[in-house]
Amino acid sequence: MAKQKNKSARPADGAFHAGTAGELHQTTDARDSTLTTNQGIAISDNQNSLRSGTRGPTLLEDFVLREKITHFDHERIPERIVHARGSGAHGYFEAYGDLSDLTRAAFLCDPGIQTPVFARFSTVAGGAGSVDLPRDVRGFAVKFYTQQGTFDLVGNNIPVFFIQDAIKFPDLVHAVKMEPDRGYPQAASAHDTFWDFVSLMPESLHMILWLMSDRAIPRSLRMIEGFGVHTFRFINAEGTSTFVKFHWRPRIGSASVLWDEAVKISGADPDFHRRDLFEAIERGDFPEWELSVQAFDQATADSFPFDVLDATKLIPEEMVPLKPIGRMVLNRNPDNFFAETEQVAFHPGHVVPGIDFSDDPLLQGRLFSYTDTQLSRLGGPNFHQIPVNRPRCPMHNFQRDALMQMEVPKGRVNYEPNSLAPDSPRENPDAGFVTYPDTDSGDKVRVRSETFMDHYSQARLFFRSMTAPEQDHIVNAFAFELGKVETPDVRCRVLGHVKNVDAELCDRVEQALGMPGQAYTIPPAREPIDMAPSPALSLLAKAQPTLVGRKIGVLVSDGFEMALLEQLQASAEAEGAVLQVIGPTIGKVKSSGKETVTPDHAIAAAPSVLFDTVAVAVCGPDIEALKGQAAALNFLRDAYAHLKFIGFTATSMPLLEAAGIAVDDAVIEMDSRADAAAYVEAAKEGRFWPRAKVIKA
Ligand code: HDE
Repeated sequence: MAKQKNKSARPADGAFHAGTAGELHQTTDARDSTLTTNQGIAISDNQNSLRSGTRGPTLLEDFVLREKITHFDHERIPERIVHARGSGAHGYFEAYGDLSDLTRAAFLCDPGIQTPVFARFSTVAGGAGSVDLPRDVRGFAVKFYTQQGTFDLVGNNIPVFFIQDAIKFPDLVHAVKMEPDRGYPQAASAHDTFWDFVSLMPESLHMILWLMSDRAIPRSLRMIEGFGVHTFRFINAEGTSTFVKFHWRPRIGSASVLWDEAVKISGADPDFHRRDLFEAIERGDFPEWELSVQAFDQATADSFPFDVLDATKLIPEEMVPLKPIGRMVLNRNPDNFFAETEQVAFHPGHVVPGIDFSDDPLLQGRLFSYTDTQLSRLGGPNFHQIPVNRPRCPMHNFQRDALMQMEVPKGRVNYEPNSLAPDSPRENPDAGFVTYPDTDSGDKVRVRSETFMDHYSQARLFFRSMTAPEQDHIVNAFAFELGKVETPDVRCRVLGHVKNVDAELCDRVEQALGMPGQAYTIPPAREPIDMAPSPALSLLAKAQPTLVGRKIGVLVSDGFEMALLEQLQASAEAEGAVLQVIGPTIGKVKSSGKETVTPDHAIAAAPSVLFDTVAVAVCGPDIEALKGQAAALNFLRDAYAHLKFIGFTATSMPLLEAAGIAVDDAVIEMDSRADAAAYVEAAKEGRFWPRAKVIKA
């Protein structure tokens, strides 16, 4: 291989190659690493365009410049119309046992099979560059590369949906996205058009209750539950159909942030969720979910006071328990965000033999939409050839040509049946996908079944299944969202629906808005019923004390006790938590014994909203400086207002006093290693809810 000269050493352009550019060039000494054009032509100069004279005009002849700029101009592809902002990861799925009594999907029937997966989590309303923590639904889409073809489970973190019929989806999405004349708000449902639509679509009320709940502001993508939403079918080898609902449960439990935290995180770290997922996988803390199904037959479906084909309804676990069937582990970050996370193309219609659809009219509409959207997003029908979308099993057919064809098929036969290529692919009635022969049919009508008419009972069920703090949050969320609605009529109409859900909830929202008694009277299409509460719907009721996958932030300053920090670190590790040290600056901090620690963050860049619990071990002259810094005071004030557990050393007291923190049972003094360990143990509770009596969180 010819050696290239170190460009920075070339006298003619040396002046233009100072600094980083010059250093980069020093590594370019083999043809293998030579920078080339897309045609493979070696590039001699990547710093200067071709011009007529050193100060003259740039020449059109410069094919290196033109190719580079043209490619750059086309770097962005249309973002997803919904779910544009997402984060993805690779991993695997393993079945727990043999599910062949229910399905012939091989990957669910053999615990020995490790099926590769790619998962993508997303928000729905915002654009690709929007923040991670708006109040929104989270997409939970998983591509299983099975040996029988690709299965996509394209779900959400909420088990129901806004609408019952796909024909309303464009209206729903238009209503929630930025208003078309003003181009705002971005990634927010708190505006007139969304609530106007909701107020005229009573079927959305159940989903609205979920959207106003803590589910819509998750602490981490690693902590969300996932749901297939629609009723699907499992089909076994005998052709027997069983209805199923899919559920994902995170191993480390679910948790949410408070609204005030979400607001502040959006400013402090707009990539909070994306970073959290990426960093957890990088450090080997692999997120894991258990997949379960609720499996039931037609007779059970017929016994419910709601229709299992109606995507605005769920089946309480207390009515049909969850059957765990396998687990998914995400253990590898994408190598390239665009190539994988952006180009991955999910489709609820990607099913394998053994999994089939129900007649849910929302699902039926989705079966059209997803391929159609990839055609405009990814440019043509060959998107299955993009590496992240390729099946990981043999794939043969006679589809040919089209934009961006990457394959070079051989031979003269591109049709079937044929006699000229006896070894070419043929249909296979045994292994092939056979649609379940459902017998339901009727007149061609644009009519919704009577069984879809009850819009409030399950919204009521959801509200009444929440713990007191969760109910408070729902009230606050309604007050925030409706408070942003400018049209009083819309507010009153929404309140009318909320009244049908639960009169007390309506009263509380009216009070919070300062609109007592202003709910419209809206006669329900069907009188709601009272269902038995379902504790499984509450996140707090299910929450176990834990710090697994959580973050502890410790603020130290010169003179801190190293033994204490070591204890906090050891306790954090033992609990599976990550501890980060925060200093007055990013510069080294000296302990009382003159050991030094390099902080992970300076206080100005580490607000306590980025941590699940915080401790302060400050002392000496630094305290005076910290007392005069908004970032340091708010570090404590926010942690306190967000009901977090706070550990503190006696020497830190002046900072606590300056921040106005009253010591309560969750503000824990750490005078010894044992105290530090006790603080970490206590912090497993997550939040100290009794403080909510003092501070509205
Ligand atoms: Fe989607 N949805 N959707 N959706 N959806 C898309 O497909 C659509 C619905 C969901 O990470 C789009 O590739 C219609 C329910 C997720 O790439 C599009 C209807 C559920 C993702 C589309 C629905 C979902 C999408 C946009 C009403 C939960 C992101 C880009 C009938 C069960 C997947 C794309 C990813 C994405 C259409 C309703 C989940 C336009 C027409 C219900 C997680 O095809």
